[in-house]
Amino acid sequence: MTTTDTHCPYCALQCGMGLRTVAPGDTPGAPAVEVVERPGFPVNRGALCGKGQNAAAVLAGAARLSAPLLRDPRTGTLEEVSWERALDRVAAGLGDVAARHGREAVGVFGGGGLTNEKAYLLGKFARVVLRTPYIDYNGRFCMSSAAAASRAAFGVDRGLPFPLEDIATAGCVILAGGNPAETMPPALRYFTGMRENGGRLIVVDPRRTRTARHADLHLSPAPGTDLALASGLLHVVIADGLLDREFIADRTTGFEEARAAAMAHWPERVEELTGVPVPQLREAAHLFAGAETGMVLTARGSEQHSKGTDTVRAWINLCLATGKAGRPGSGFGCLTGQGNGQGGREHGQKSDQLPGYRSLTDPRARAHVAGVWGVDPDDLPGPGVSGYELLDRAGTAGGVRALLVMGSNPVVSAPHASHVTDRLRSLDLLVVSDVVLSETAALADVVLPSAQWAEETGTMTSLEGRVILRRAAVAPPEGVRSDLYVLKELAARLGVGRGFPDEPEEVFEELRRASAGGVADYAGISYARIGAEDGVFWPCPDAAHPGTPRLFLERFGTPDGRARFAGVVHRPPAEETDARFPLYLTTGRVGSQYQSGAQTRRVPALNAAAPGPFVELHPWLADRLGVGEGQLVAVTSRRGRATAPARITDAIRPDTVFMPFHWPGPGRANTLTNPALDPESRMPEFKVCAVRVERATEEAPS
Ligand SMILES: Nc1nc2c(c(=O)[nH]1)N[C@H]1C(S)=C(S)[C@@H](COP(=O)(O)OP(=O)(O)OC[C@H]3O[C@@H](n4cnc5c(=O)[nH]c(N)nc54)[C@H](O)[C@@H]3O)O[C@H]1N2
Ligand SMILES: Nc1nc2c(c(=O)[nH]1)N[C@H]1C(S)=C(S)[C@@H](COP(=O)(O)OP(=O)(O)OC[C@H]3O[C@@H](n4cnc5c(=O)[nH]c(N)nc54)[C@H](O)[C@@H]3O)O[C@H]1N2
Ligand code: SF4
Ligand SMILES: [Mo]
Repeated sequence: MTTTDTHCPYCALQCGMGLRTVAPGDTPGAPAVEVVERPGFPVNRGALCGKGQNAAAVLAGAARLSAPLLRDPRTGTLEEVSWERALDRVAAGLGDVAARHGREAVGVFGGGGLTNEKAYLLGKFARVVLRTPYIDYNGRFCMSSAAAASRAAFGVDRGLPFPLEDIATAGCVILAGGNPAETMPPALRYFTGMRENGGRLIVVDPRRTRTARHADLHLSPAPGTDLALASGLLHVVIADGLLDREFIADRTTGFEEARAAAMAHWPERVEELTGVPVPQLREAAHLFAGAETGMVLTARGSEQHSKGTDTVRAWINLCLATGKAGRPGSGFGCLTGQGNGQGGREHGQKSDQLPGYRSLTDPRARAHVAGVWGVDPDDLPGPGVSGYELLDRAGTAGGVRALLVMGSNPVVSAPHASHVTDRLRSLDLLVVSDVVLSETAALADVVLPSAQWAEETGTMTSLEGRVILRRAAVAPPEGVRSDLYVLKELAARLGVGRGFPDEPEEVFEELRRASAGGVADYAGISYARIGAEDGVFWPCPDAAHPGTPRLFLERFGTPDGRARFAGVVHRPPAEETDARFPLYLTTGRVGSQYQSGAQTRRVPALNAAAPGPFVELHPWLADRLGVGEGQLVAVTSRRGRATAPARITDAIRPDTVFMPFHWPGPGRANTLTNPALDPESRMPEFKVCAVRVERATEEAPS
């Protein structure tokens, strides 16, 4: 029996785990490996959440695709075909759409779960083979607002500019819109460690979550009002003389703008906007400003709004005004979500980016990357549009007519999902590469069964900016090929016979060169080094460089080295409540399901723990509606209607209901959500829309 040191298939914590081979043939259809502890990996020290513990089940046969599928034009059903036939059909279809409607009629939608190698090669495929500007990915739905804000304020976007272990050394942490007790359980130890060291935890969430129960102070604002809350805290800091004037003078610019904006957010007004009482506001401001060191960490609750970028800027203002950035134990960070949400945004899946976190509009960046790719810089397309815009326009005049989806399930996870589903159905050609027949794959003309996670080696970049190696432990099932193979074969069929290797390490070696000199510089990182060092933090410009666990200690990443304040002011959500839709809906996650559920809904132990959707509502609201625990309720927004059983709890504001988004069908939360976009990050407003809730007698149509 051998044990392979590797990492979890799911979230951005990328917990270390071992995979031990078990005797083949023990149970037919069962995976050939089992998950064991890997106590030596520093981030999680052997701890795994339920998803990680049960990860081997996603490798098992029954749920997996095992051959390419092609839609039969006569019967309309998906039929198994050979790889040759499937790849020929995809290449011919993509070529045909490009010939009839232009290269810009072909698009690509990627995923933040793909390895760096896959994400890099997918970006290169779009720019060099398809030569289309239309590539984007599901990271737009994830941390894009924090990324846009961090780039503007600090010149660099790395989810956490410090290792997780630094959290335990902070004097005070504000966790805004994150529920790690459900979404990253092994990371909770850093927060409890901080409290054991005497630090204080302030949780900002409209729900008293399992995470909030660990807090010294829980602020419960109405969904969509964090910008007002953060600005109100800054107001108190200024009014009560708690500024760190030396830090502001030495290391920042733009304070006057932020001060002027904060003046419009006096405590009584903020109480009115957010529902957070003035004494709590004052207490939070004094706890944070008064601590020697401190951090603000945001997650999706604060970010997934049509003003997500400005909201994160407001949190960054609070850090800068109190001197809590660019010092050990202090700083702003974003808890990035997907396994490779960080690396996925650095190497070219995003519509405006080239590898190394370079800008697609920067002539020097274009020249450098074109040089590595052996093409003329003028042949590289310009920026396309964001993820939701790509889906929203699909199949319409001016939108794409052929789409390759790799590593995402937007039928469940995109906002206004019924509309997105209609758009996908209207395409001339939909190709989906996935490991299972996801709801999106089920709509496709061609489905390509992909190898995943423990079946292939690749690098991932965790929320800390730590580049780790996820080693293969088992062979992929018969009939399954890797995404790199798919890209290589399609490139060759479309006339590009070189530059698309399907060996992960060969791709990584090219990625190193393409990223060299960029913000996210991987030039000094190699598979051998990662293996020897438990991961390497970028930037790491050469083999002798130790990597950079902590950014900004000397200077920020802006041209003048100073962090930038912003003058940002409260604005309401894109959709306000009214007489017809009097309540807020917010959405999020539960511990035992992952994202669109494509993988975890197929794992029996996880499904037993979280079998289906629900609507969380306050007892007062339930009383008013005459709804009992477990009774079916209908939630209606301006975009549609969903039904799910009621879960009654006083841990939520009475004016707000919550639904997890992991399920398709009648209880699909994204039937309801508002696709209003943030003007900078193009993030949809997943976290707030206006709804009405009623007792239901029958399920919504799925
Ligand atoms: N079990 C599990 N773990 C996961 C995932 C998963 O699907 N399942 N997905 C991974 C990914 S990709 C991501 S992005 C992360 C997400 O990790 P989190 O951001 O922690 O998860 P969410 O549940 O989306 O949102 C967090 C909290 O935001 C709150 N919230 C809603 N509206 C607001 C608001 O206006 N303001 C504030 N302050 N809070 C608000 C919600 O009540 C919720 O408790 O989790 C990762 N880990
Ligand atoms: N209402 C609401 N909606 C949300 C959110 C929310 O908070 N509320 N959160 C948003 C966020 S933060 C995110 S990140 C998105 C995520 O939403 P999705 O993009 O739908 O994420 P997943 O469900 O992880 O989809 C990944 C798909 O890729 C497949 N897959 C896994 N590994 C591989 C691989 O190596 N190759 C290939 N080809 N396929 C693979 C999986 O089987 C799965 O079908 O959802 C967003 N949607
Ligand atoms: S916290 Fe994330 S990386 Fe760790 S075991 Fe759970 S899903 Fe996997
Ligand atoms: Mo995410």
